[in-house]
Amino acid sequence: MAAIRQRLFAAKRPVILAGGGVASARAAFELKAVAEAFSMPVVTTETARGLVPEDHPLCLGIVGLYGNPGSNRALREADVILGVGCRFSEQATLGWKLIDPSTSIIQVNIDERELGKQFPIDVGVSTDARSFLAALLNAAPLPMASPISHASRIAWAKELQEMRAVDQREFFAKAVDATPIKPQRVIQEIINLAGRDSIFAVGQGNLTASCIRAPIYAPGQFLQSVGLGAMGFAFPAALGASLAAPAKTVFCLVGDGDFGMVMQDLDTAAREELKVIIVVFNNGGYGVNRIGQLARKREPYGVDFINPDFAELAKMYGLPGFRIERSEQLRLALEVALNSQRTVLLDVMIDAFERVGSNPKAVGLYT
Ligand SMILES: Cc1ncc(C[n+]2csc(CCOP(=O)(O)OP(=O)(O)O)c2C)c(N)n1
Ligand SMILES: [Mg+2]
Repeated sequence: MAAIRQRLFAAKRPVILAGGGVASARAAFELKAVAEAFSMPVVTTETARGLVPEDHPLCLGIVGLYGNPGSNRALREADVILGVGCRFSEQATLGWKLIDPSTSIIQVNIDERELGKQFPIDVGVSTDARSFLAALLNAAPLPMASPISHASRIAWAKELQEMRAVDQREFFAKAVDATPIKPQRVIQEIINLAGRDSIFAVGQGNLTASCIRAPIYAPGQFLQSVGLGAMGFAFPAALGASLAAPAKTVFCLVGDGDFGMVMQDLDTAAREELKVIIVVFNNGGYGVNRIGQLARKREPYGVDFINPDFAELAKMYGLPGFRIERSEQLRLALEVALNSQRTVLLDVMIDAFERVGSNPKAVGLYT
């Protein structure tokens, strides 16, 4: 532990890459304490979102495929990466291209077989994230690195934060008042109204890259089938979250294709009196696949379908449902949903050709 501590103090640009193992170990407190003690920026995989609040000055947010220019640059420029409870997966490392193999890596994973599996590592520790982080905090004190190096790390984190902020501004510049509705606008309206303790269950598809823009402030507030990317996950996950945390606002942000796989659970929502705000990003099909086919100059095939009227469907289960066709209707409908004691469905007609996709700057690396 002393050697690791020494290395982290000596590094110029150390970064913590936190994965779902930190969440499983319930080590949010220890993670934040380590980041602050060493002035190290933190990037996370999707399963570690909110362990450090995403507006904390050292938190750069998700890394990899859904990462931002700041978080992705952090991993690229780091001289030491402390990977805790993570696997250095394809998604987090942009197909293993994001991290230079010469970067010094310290990897901590409860599963010994993960150590050094994807990247050569300098040090591997097989233990749970909480024990490791606590031990790192308590390790024998070393002469502190000069305050200058702390100041330079903080300045670097600030620079990366600014890159993220620019990217966010560019994204939300498209949250305009258009018909059909832009997905950016939908998520903007949700962020404006959602409290810091809201839970977001997010589906798969073209909508994902918009939905992950909602900041996450605490562990357990972001639910997604990460890695496998299974459609049909978000709605049942949201129902489970509402059952576990009835006092919290739970958003289920899904595509029409995704919701169509599990919409019969409107019955569960009504019967069990669960309270979820379902926002269907309705583009009449498998949008991400349709956009992909068009980009390859192919006729769309197998991606368009006839949807039921989701708002009417909700009503048939005795739940309020609204069809939203214009941007200015979003706010009122969301307010009604937030004040309701029942599950409410908003069927939002979105622009089918607004390609959001994962971060284009990230995808440049992901060939
Ligand atoms: C169970 C399952 N089947 C297929 C896929 C592949 N897939 C990923 S996104 C997607 C389309 C999603 O459509 P929709 O939910 O309407 O979202 P959109 O892309 O239109 O925003 C498909 C078919 C998957 N991830 N999971
Ligand atoms: Mg769709």
